[in-house]
Amino acid sequence: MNRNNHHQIKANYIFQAIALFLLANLSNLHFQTTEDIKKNEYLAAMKEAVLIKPHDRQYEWQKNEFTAFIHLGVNTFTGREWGTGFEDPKIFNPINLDTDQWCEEIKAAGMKMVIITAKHHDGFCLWPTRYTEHSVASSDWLNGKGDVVKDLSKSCEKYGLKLGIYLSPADLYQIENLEGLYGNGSKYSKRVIPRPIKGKPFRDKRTFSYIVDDYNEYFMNQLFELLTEYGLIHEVWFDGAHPKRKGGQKYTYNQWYELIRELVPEAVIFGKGPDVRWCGNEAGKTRESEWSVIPIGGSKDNWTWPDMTDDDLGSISKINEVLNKNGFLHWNPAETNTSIRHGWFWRDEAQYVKSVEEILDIWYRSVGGNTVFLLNIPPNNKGLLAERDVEVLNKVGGILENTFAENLAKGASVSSISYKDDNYKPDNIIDGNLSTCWMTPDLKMNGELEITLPKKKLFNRIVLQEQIQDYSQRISEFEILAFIENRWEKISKGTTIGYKHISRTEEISTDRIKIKILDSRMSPTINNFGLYYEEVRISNPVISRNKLGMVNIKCVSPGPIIKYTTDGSIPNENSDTYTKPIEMKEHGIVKAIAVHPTKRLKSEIATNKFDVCPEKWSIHGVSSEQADNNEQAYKSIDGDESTNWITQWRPSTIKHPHSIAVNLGEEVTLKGFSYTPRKGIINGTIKKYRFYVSENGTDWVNVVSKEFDNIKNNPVKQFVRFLDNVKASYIKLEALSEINGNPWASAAEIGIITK
Ligand code: FUL
Repeated sequence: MNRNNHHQIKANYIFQAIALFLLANLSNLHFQTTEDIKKNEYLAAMKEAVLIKPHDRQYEWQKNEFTAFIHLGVNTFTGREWGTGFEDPKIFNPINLDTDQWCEEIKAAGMKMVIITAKHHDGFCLWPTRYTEHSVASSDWLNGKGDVVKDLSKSCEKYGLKLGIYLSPADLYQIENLEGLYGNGSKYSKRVIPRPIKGKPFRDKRTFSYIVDDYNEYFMNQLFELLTEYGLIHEVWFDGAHPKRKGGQKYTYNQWYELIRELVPEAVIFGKGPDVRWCGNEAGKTRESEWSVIPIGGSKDNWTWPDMTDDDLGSISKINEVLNKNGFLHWNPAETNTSIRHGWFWRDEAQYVKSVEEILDIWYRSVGGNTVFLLNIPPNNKGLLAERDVEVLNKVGGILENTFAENLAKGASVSSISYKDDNYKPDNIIDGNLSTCWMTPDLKMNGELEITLPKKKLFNRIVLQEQIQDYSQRISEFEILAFIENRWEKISKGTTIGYKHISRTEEISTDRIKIKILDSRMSPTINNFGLYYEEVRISNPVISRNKLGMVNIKCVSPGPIIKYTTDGSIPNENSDTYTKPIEMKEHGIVKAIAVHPTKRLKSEIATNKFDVCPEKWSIHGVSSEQADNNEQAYKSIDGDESTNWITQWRPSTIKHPHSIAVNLGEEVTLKGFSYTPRKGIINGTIKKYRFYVSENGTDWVNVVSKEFDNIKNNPVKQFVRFLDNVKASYIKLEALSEINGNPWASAAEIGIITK
């Protein structure tokens, strides 16, 4: 966009502001109804909201679209989700670590950046920091001479990827060790960052002075190392999660931000930071309406963060609500973060890996839903991305590349009965330039674009983008229509667009498309329009097993032939054909593939592993249940993950512990147990628990008492393995707390591990 245009834009704002002022004042001359007042309030809020635009660093970040997360650390060697801080650094030994392999695969998947857990909650550092021994320097890996962050930074340069750093504020090593700095009650005093360490000088000679305590100094010293010694860092990731706190430790966030801005002004700060917001879950869920302008409580120096899990963070009524309480508006776009595996760290090869379909679905909803997609692919204990993960990544990358290689709208002509002026012509939406856009005349909050293709095209994906860089996010409702068999048919609709919206439709063949912007906060803009075709694939079969041990395999829409195996081998055309439920009462593995009867199309391979089925089980005792809601105890041993046991929750006398005891109907040797939290509404999910076994249902032995790590953010099926095998005819799970501190508990399924 040239300078003249910038002046033009400024002039337009002034004009719009005057027009709005007149409008508001004219209506003041008349008697105002409450509705009028509300309308004026809304208008004022909308006007303010569209003045908030992304900073250049935020816009650059948004254009990455698809980025990679790497979780690696001591947990990779202990199988834990959250470490304890007591780990011996020697266990970290990824003997074949190859960051080139990571980057090659990440690049091939079309991702633009890699963020690495330089330090996770356990406090172990993946680089040889000057400020603690608890790092790779004390590990067996490369005799303590290795530096994962350095290797990765070199590979990023080689493969043209950006690098980001995750540095956990929570630090269990600094909490648990005797000389730990976290919450040690130290005084705040003036200190120099970085603190000089004898024999280990910095190349970057800048120094800063801050009033900090020991832990904040430690944290900023580490930030200095990471931000000055590993090339350009593009994102700094501050996790809000805390397995434990100590000593009332506070974080001097504003100083951290200041230091980051000084050292790398290009880097965006995620999470408890000013630039990028957590999407509110770790399961890859997305909002239908995703606004990048968010009202924030408090003042600009002292933010009160909204609850990021809220479904509505940026609507006009939300904005009004917060502004009325003296909040402010901020450009704070969302990042959708999830892991390709169940869990953030690699655990073993039995760990669930999401399918190509699942990853693609999240990609469409996140990248095509005005967020950036941050997908975690955790390296295994050899230091390599695991084969299954790579296979999924490759397929996802291939499909995206094929689909979006060519914009089928190329060469189209675009018309619109109303647009602001020649700077905002309709065909700006297909000129390949994201700065130029179509815009309706001032204060016209709706509009229509008609696109005529040179000839009929077959497509099933539609891309729309708003010109957020200069005009913020405006559109709140739209429809897309296609001219099919002599009439206009609605083929898609949506609410927000923002940076990008992608509609997934049936296969459509047409040469005329209409985009109707039905509502917008200010004159709507569109800077890009694209039509694409994604090859149709067969969706994956779903394998489930009921209480009686009968395995069912189904395709979402019937039609394909299902081939399956039960010996762990890969199913192909010659494998058994599924016709009726298969009996599998003990542990076993089922793999299935759906094959189109005529076209040469195949699904991905679906896998499900089972342990002993709950056929002989019955409820031996339960502290409470909700029979009137169909949420009885037996629902947690019915083999059906969609039904739940939920304790009573209404009476104010309800409190923990809650317990559920199961009679296994025979003596079994247990290696562990599993707990599947309820899906959808996850409240009631158990956090702290005790697990007991018994021979007779009366005398109980407590085998394990712990917490399910990170279960609040990542409520997937939990597997708890015991240190030694135990014999049991009865099991009992006792809930001691719930993820949100609620006094009740729930479970979708409780299971046992015998192998
Ligand atoms: C969470 C952490 O507790 C997880 O372990 C993981 O690092 C995820 C990205 O953030 O809050």
